[in-house]
Amino acid sequence: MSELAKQPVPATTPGVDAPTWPDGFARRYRAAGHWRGETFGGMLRERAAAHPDRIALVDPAPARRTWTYRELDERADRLAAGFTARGIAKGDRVVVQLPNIGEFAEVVFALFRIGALPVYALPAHRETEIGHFCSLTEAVAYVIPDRHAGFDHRDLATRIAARTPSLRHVFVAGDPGEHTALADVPCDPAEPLAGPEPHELAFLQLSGGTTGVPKLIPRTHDDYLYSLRGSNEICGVDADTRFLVVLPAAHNFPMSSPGWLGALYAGGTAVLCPRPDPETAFPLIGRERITMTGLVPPLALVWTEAGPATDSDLSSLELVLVGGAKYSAEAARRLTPALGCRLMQVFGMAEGLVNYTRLDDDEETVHTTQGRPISPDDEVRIVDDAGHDVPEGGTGHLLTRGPYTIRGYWRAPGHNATAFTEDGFYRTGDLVRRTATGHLVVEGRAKDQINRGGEKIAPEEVENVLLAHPSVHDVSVVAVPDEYLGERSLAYVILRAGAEPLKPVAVKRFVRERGLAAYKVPDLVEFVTAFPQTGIGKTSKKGLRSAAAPAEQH
Ligand code: OOB
Repeated sequence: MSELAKQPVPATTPGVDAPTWPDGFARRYRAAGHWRGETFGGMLRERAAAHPDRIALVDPAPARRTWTYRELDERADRLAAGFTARGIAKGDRVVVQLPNIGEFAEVVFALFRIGALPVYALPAHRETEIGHFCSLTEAVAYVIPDRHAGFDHRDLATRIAARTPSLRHVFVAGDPGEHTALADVPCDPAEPLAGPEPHELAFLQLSGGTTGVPKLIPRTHDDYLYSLRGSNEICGVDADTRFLVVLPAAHNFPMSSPGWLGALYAGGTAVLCPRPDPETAFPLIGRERITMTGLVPPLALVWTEAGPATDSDLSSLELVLVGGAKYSAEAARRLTPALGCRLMQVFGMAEGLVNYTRLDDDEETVHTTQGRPISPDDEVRIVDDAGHDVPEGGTGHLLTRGPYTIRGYWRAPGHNATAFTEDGFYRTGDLVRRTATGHLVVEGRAKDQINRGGEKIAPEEVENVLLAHPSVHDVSVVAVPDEYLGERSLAYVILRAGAEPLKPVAVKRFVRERGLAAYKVPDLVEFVTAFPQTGIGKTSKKGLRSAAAPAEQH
């Protein structure tokens, strides 16, 4: 691509771009052995030295490619050298939007080596989201596939580059078009890179979000590696683990719970699954002797339905983790008989805290709870609306703080003032209760968010887009129950007086054309003349939600 106007891009500074752990906590987490002073780049180097010829990564499609630990380590070095030669430096942000392909791991480990920060976009994100990530982070580069799922990412990149002054490079896995081929970047390393310190940021993860624009989650090497180590211990991940990455590799769940990074941490093998359907995944489980994977509940339902009838050999599968949204006890009971493996529920968040049921929990606990925290130093409070602890066993707001839970979002001081308590607890927005064994049960949600089968939608983001439609006077987007997805989205629309009548399909098209990810396009649209109001005259989402059930297909 053309070299665009260059302007100095400030590097990140720990504790400045985002609040970090106060010294006393950091000391405690180090003394407890949680933070061990490792980095991702160093971790890969060590694994490559310990077992160079073991297979780290398999990308089965379209032609099977494998990477030994030595090869992945060398690729990361050569790519890091190429990125460095193109001016990408420690602290720079690079938006990475790659599907489940081997280049994903090569790119992020190359960036880890430099100390540049991957910003993990999902393959479904479009111009609105990508534009926001690039401008908020002042990204210097954007890494894409050529085409994925019928969409040409190169055209999108051209438009993003034109409006983002900081963006100097677009790297393409595949046919680069007018941009730079990722395959042309690697070169022989010149001098050793200084690299990041373990307490510094490793990457920016995306929040599910409740606000008009998604927030970015700053994770350090120390804290994320601890969550991997803890997850591996709980899930029994070791060098024999063969983890199938079914969900998008950029999401926190398949990345670290225990995920593909957990598998690499343990010296095991991560196998990238191009599509999550049983027709793709089951034969791969048989061929690659997969032992473990992670699924969102709707996918777990589909796999459970398909399991008994499959010709594929699923006998290697030992453990399936299910999380990201509430998994019903009824569905949970059916998984083991259908797939012939164990189930573990996981309730986590990209901001940090992850809970797992345990391998030695009884069946009832595995089926009816969402697990307990990874760490003895995860602090969990369950409070009422006034912030007081509820009586043991009662339901309340989950607040948490700990050795791998962030103390603030990236460059979002205003939002941080309400998303965190003064003493550093993250307000998760989830309503939970705790059982006598310390397991959490997710009972609901206080945050204004829609959980569409694990994909999170901030209604405000969709509302803001719809408010720009010339015929729309007001809009409110709410969740409605859905048998398969758990929830889907409904947009209530009030049209402007005298405006042209709109069809639901035109409303949906407008959201798509404005460049929002497809999963954020309202599933249902209903036209109304007024919204129910709360006591102080605000739109009552609660009132709208109850008006919506049961909703009909539009
Ligand atoms: C995972 O991470 P995020 O950041 O996409 O979403 C976090 C939110 C939680 O606050 C909660 O509202 C919901 O997703 N959630 C669940 C759940 N797991 C996540 N709600 C009910 N039951 C569950 N089991 O979704 C995520 C990150 C790491 C591991 C697993 C999931």
